[in-house]
Amino acid sequence: MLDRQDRIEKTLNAVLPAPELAPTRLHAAMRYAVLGGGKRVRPLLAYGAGELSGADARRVDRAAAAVEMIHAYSLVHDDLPCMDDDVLRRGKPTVHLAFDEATALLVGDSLQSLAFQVISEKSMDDDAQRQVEMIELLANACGSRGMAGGQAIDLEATGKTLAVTELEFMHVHKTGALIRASVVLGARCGDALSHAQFNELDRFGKFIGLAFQVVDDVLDAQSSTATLGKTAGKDAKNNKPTYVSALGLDGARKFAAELRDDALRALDALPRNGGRLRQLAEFIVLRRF
Ligand code: GRG
Repeated sequence: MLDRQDRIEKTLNAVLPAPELAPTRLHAAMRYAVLGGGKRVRPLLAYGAGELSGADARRVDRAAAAVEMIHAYSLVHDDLPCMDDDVLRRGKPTVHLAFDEATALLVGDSLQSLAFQVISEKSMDDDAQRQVEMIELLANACGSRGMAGGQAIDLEATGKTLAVTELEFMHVHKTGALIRASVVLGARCGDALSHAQFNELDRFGKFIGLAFQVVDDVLDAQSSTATLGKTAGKDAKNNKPTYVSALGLDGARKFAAELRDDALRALDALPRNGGRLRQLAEFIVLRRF
């Protein structure tokens, strides 16, 4: 994990515009938003899947950087006063406080564009058709039928009670779609998997993406701001429907473990029983931050 976290940090550092490049304030804010923080779960998943499909790690670097920049953009926008209005992210003041609101908006916009630029570059793939499919996959995962759509549902759901199926629909899109895409994009960087194995990997991504959000709900309810590096207890304070409000703390923990088991079963068909993805599934469910 440490090796891969170091690798993605270096890749992100290299693909982000240098801070002395104009417009310097925007570039400094983009680097502030992305570098030196976060667990890098999505890149780790991409690397884990890439190892299974025999991918060249330099290709996976680009896929991993793209998903992490999309993720960082979503956090910056989510923290804005017009959305979750938060002051702390990854243990630091949120981008709109460290810089200003307009800059935070542009940071998100620019990170999203840069993500697509990074996976569109020629060095990413020698198979143009496959590369276009990867770009399409990422676009679907973060657009209105993916992450942004899930966020829209989340904003509408504030103050409402949702049935577990509605909650699942929201989170499969808001959080799950990008996590699933991280797994699939990592795998698409190589070609050693059969069609059936690839489908199982996709199922793994779906289950572990939802498990990630269930655990996020549990941590928000039971952990501290200092441990999380972001404001804890916000869901209850903002009257948001969560897996904890729907199932209770124990019920949510149990559900996360079930999803982890489903995810692990999907890995049975893969080389080395899923290798590092097995460990990552455990990490996602057992993490404390
Ligand atoms: C603004 C288009 C748009 C979308 C926002 C994903 C999202 C949608 C908002 C993030 C808000 C949030 C706290 C969602 C819960 C799950 C989540 C994505 C948590 C943060 O991800 P981690 O734990 O964060 O991977 P680090 O900092 O470790 O990268």
